[in-house]
Amino acid sequence: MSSRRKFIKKLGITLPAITLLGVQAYEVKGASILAEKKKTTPIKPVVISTWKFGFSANEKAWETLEAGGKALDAVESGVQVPESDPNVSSVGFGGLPDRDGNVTLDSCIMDETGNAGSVAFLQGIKNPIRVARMVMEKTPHVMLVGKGAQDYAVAEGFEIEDLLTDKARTRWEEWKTDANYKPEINVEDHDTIGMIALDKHGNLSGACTTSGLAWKMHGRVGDSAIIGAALFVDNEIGAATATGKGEAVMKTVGAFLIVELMRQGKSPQEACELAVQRIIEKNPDSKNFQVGYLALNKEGQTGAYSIQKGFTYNVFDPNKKEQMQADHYYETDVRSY
Ligand code: SD4
Repeated sequence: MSSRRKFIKKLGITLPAITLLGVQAYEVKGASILAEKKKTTPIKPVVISTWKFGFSANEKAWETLEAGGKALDAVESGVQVPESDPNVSSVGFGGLPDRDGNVTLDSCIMDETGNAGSVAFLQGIKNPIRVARMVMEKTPHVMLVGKGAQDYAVAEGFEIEDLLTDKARTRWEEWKTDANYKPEINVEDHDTIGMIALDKHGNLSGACTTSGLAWKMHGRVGDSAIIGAALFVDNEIGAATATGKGEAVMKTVGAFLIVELMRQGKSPQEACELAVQRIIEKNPDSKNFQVGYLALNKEGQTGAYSIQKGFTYNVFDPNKKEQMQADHYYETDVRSY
């Protein structure tokens, strides 16, 4: 059976329904777009994050959650672990640069009240998620970019640092020798941290932060700075985050789509699968890149799904602290995007 047929069978939906591709086509029951409130006891606290390095980020976030702290504080402190780690080559300090050798960072954060903040194309600041939170809490805006974001960070007391480590510089120099200065989509080891948490008070928040695609064009901004694309939180419903080829996530407004599907009654798992399906339907070249989604609903249920094999994620709740492999659409072993 083809992957597509298997996928459709798994979701229990009909081919005409999938072809319509409208949200309403997925067995939305009755006229109401609001999901029936489930009467289960919520699992909480819960924190989930992307990729292997997310495990230590979860450990950090868990300290806050277990102590009864806020989901917002948990995700902000959690994602700073890979941001500050020079050995993580895809987030913050130590991130691989653009094709001109500049490390440029994208981050966003969203809280339980629907407030959001983000920075994009930010250079020289090791923990961009902290700046994103300040944009959210201290300015009347949602997003600051480039020099303006850097000036704002400096005014708030951040130091400008050189984020290009010797290791990242060496890899860039190696890349330059035969890359013909072409931005590359098929690049390995370039993973964003997306994290979402539900705290003991039943509130949801999320954060997402990255140095973006390696060898990208100077000035390129990915999904990780875009509220609705790589991150969306609706405290009534749930939250979602994304990793992978940001262009594909932005063009389908992935995280927002997942939250809206959950609003219509889909489980986090079903919602992630439908959002991946949307990308596959819209991108004839979807075999050549990776996107992975994570979702968490108000009940503490989680979901994860990716286009390709190899999307690792982490789930911490009162019963487990686990690193897991997401189900995926294609059986091919292409860990690239
Ligand atoms: C981007 N979404 O800049 C990021 C890269 C990423 O896993 O998530 N990689 O497009």
